Amino acid sequence: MFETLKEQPADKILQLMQLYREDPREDKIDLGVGVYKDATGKTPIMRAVKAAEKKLWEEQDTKAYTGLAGDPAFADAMINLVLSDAVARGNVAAVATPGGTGAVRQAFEMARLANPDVRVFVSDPTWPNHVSILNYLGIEVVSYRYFDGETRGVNFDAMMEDLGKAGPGDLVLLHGCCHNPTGANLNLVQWQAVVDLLNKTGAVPMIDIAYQGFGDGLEQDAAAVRLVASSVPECLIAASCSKNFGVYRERTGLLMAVSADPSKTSLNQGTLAFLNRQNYSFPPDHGARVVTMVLTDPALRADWAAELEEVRNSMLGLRELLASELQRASGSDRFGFIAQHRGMFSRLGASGELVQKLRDEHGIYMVGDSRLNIAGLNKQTVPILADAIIKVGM
Ligand code: PLP
Ligand code: TYF
Repeated sequence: MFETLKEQPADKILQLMQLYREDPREDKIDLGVGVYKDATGKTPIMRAVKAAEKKLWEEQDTKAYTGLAGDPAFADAMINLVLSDAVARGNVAAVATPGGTGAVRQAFEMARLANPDVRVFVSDPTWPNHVSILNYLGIEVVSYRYFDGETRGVNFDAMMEDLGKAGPGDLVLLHGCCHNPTGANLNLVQWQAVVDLLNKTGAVPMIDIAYQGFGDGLEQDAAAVRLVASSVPECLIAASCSKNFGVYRERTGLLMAVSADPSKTSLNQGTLAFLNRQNYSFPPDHGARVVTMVLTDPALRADWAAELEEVRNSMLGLRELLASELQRASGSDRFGFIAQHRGMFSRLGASGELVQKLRDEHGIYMVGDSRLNIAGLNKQTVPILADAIIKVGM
């Protein structure tokens, strides 16, 4: 039967990772996949995570199954981190998932279970996996204008115009903070306008939050998701722990279904547990347990938050440095948007041809849509990148 299989399209970001590995040049620079790297190019295990893992190894006395929803303490800790007191716990159904991707996938499946004709509105552009999973599930994708190629900010008027076409039974996917791949984000006034529009049209928001703590701070980055969750009748929230806890390979995430009517929570919870069971039974536990330990132990939590703040500030510093080096190299302010963007990524808004030239002639790897991972830089490579960007004619 396997002879009937067709080649599947590869993920361009993961493909780039392979190309980079195969490049023999010693001075090559990896600005591709969204993984945090420190100044020495390493992706460290966070101190609090290491300490929690040690404690877990010493104290854990069983590896028996958890529940279908994962450990309830993980859900409690993550709901608290993401939503704080924006909504009461009794209004939130939640299951642990394999990473943020697992949460995204289950969210789409839940929407499709509720409405087989659901359309999902996604920003243009969005994380490619969103579209790929939706296509795979046979769910209709409608893209809404988002990135302004001129200003490299958000084309808010166009976005609102397009979101006005979503209605009851549709899902509107929004990035909670640190938009991937552009780095361009809404301000809170704009978020409020989106909420008002959703309440007018009856479309249901889904927030993907994969970078809480990477933008303006843990609380600031959660402000939008809290506003949405406390203002609409229903929403879905997919949260990833991969980046902000540095537990990429442990596959740690949480899917939340929030309803303003708490009598709906039990049905939502049962549906989410059912979806876990259909797809993999019990979700992975190790990363979730470590995250729970970090969030519930005051000393570990304080140390984690401090280290996350160092990570965030180092990326902000690199952004500012890159913007000023580009000002020097170009003699203009046209790259000022890099300092305005937030999170790991910025989209430069250059052609695929120039991105290719950067790779061929300078060994600098960024995603074909001209997205660069700021964390792939350090103080030494920023001026090298700035000069190369101007040399290739970006
Ligand atoms: N959503 C967005 C927007 C992302 O950038 C990512 C990438 O890591 C994810 C979800 C999922 O991440 P993971 O499955 O590694 O937790
Ligand atoms: O956008 C990124 O680089 C990260 C990592 O299929 C990633 O979100 C990329 C592709 C993918 C899964 C994760």
